[in-house]
Amino acid sequence: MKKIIFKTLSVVLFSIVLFSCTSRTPKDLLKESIIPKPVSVVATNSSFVLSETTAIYYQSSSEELKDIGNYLAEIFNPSTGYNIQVQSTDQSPGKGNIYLELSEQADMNDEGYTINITEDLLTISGKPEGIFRGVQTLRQLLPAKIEDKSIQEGPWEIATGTITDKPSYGYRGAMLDVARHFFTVDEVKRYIDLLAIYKLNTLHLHLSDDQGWRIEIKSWPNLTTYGGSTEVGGESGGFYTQDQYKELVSYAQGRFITIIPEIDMPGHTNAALASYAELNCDGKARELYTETEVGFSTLCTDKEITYQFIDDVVRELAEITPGPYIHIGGDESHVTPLEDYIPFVNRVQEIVVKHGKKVLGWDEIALSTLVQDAVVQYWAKAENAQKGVEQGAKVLISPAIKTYLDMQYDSTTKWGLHWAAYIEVDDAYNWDPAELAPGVVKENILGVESPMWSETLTNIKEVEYMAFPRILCNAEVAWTEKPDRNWDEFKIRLGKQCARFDALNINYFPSTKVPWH
Ligand code: TNX
Repeated sequence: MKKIIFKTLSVVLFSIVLFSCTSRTPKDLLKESIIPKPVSVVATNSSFVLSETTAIYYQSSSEELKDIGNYLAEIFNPSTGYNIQVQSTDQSPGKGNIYLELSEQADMNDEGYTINITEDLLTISGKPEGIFRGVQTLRQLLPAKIEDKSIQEGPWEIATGTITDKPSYGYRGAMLDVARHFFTVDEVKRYIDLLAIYKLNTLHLHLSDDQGWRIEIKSWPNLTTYGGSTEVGGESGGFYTQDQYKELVSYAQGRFITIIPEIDMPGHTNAALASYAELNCDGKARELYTETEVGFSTLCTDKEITYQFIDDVVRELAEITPGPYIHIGGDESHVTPLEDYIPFVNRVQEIVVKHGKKVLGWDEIALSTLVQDAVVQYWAKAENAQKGVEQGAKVLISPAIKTYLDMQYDSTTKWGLHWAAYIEVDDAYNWDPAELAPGVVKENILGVESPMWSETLTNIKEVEYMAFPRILCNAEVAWTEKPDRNWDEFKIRLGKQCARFDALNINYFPSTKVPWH
């Protein structure tokens, strides 16, 4: 009897040892809910385990890869409680490690990447930008609690297999209106961090409007000291010093996000018109404005000082903007006669080009003669987008009825507006950039951007509520090719994101259209 018990016990013990040494919990990579959906996933049904001894190795001594490694370790360390090391290497690392490997596959664009996961090694390969996008995929392959800031219980298993991926559109952006309400540097950094997770690569900052001027211009200091002093509702506003703006630019660069600054003109300029009397045709400074009407202000288009002003602003802005574009606004200039508007936009474009930047502007700028490489941001009028295409310009797709994140979800939404539409989560998903306007097809499209206007939004938590989850819909529309997009399948993946939203402390709209898990 004793012998039998002993025998059974040893068999049990032996199998426990055997099991824990060689066998892994099978995990199916195909069942993971990745947003935006990758191009291809092949599963091999085992798992890689992130453990205390895992290190992140990066190939050669690339500084860019080192930064990506540190970024990843900073995500993993607080929740796992490990102290994951980031090390340079010249050869493929040993078992249990993560490897960031430079590669230039022929059919990959700069943001393409491959993740190859075996039981022994997890390799992300691509160009640095692609590896960074791959890192975002990797985050989503781990349990949601990996995003937590306090120590969580493992195991940290990742399903094995191979993901090959690249974006459909090269410009996937968000816009934040920091003029109607001001958002602090830390709030903008938070938004940048969240955008990066869903592989967005551009943040357009709407830096000036009737209600406030938010970027320091050293040669015209009243713009911020006076023009930036308030915001919608009459609270005190704020502005970014050039040093703070540079800090934002570099923070975004660390997440492979380009910042595009916008100075809206000739309309939406009351804050400037209040700061400097000479910018008004009648030479009289306007009052500061803290309400939400649009279309009542204009720079004086036939005064020379106006162009000197714009030259100074664009020059100073270009100096602190490494990205290719300066956004010149151009929307809703209802009190600028068209015969003044057209030569104004023509002249401002030349100023932007003179300072070494490319022109981006709201779709009305297509009424003028566009300079080479100008981009028309389609928000309202298809015919303007078409006029842009006829002139050889690319179009940035931001239709208010699909991508405006300040539009309410439905009539019960606490914040936001609904002048263009109510946009439920499925509405934000069920559309295609290349099917909005006849004659504006994929080759004409630079990408997709989701604007967040802030008339009703006073802090980043309110911004999050309007952006999440719709920004994920727009992110997938821009990243994933149309044949691979399907709402019924997407909503399941989206529903599983809620644990991640919670771990990241994201304030989101719990739409009843989504089966939240
Ligand atoms: C239209 S979109 C505007 C903004 C407003 C927004 C509110 C665009 C180019 N102009 O000035 O803030 O609607 O949704």
